[in-house]
Amino acid sequence: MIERISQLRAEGEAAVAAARDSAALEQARVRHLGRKAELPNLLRGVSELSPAQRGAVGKAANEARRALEELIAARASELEAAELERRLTHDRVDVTLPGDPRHALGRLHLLTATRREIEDVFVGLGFSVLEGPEVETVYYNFEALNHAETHPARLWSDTFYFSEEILLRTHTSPMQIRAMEAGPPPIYVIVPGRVYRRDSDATHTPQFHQIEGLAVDEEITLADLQGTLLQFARAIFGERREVRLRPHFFPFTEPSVEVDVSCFHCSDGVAPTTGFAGGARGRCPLCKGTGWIEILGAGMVDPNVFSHVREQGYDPELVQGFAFGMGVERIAMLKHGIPDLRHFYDNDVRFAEQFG
Ligand code: 2NL
Repeated sequence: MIERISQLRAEGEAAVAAARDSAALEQARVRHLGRKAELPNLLRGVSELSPAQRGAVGKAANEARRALEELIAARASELEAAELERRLTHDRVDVTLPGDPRHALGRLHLLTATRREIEDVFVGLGFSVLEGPEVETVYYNFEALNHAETHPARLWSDTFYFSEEILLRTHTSPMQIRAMEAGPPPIYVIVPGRVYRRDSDATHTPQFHQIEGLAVDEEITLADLQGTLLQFARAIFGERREVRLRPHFFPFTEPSVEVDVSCFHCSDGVAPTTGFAGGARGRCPLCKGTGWIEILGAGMVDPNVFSHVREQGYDPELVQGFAFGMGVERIAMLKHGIPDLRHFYDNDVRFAEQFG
């Protein structure tokens, strides 16, 4: 019996050594240690042996089983490690491959893309980007910006009021007052964001986007404004552009100007045969034959505006500033030849996917 046990153990050891993979090893385990295998059966029959045989046979059979179990466990971890290693080297996954099926990538909305493009130009010129609250006070939205009590924009019919004192900002200028309150000159900031006016027709939406700029320092002149806006116009509309300033009026600047960029569709107001309107050579539809396109409003900060932040270091006798404001929708429409403001807000993917 002891001899048979040695034989079974030797057979088991040989089978384990011969197993080339986990599946073969499992087969060997079932054959040599499974429920129907001879060695475990022999162990189960030990109690029926004579007391004289029982001790020696039981001991030998137990040792044989334990030895085989340990051998199998050791071999199993060897084989599993080797198999894992093989999978890792052979089943390499390229995580940079596109998904399958490919997912359509999202895009930036044209207004977001345009806003960022404009921001990049001014950041390149040394301006910081600031955002501010859309719910504002009459003080920041009108009073500190030198809007007379009688200014039409202050009417209930033109502006969204929550109360006598609280409103939806009608421009991003209030944040520029807040920026001056927050720290002394020099200051070079642009403020992008949503603004609100009670206006809704083919060319006006009650909510739209502005970017305003403010530069306050010693010895700032209108020439600095013109140079800054020339760089802006060339970055957005092309290197060959020029700008022109025309006198205008804004409550918070003196003098105030409207700024035109030279037409980027025609030369001297004469339209080429293809492009925006197509057809025959004639009056340019973009600049209406004038050679110039209005892009924004600007001016030198009115001393009355500085008087509200004089205590923060903005003495109108010592500092000057220029400011400008533009509509993001208008810039995007001009640059991309978009015929209708409402395309921005219809969210038709056939429009949206052409940009961004
Ligand atoms: C336009 C014109 C403009 C300003 C905005 C401004 C701000 C401060 C002081 C003085 Cl804090 N001015 N902003 C100045 C001139 C024009 O916007 O047509 N915007 C769409």
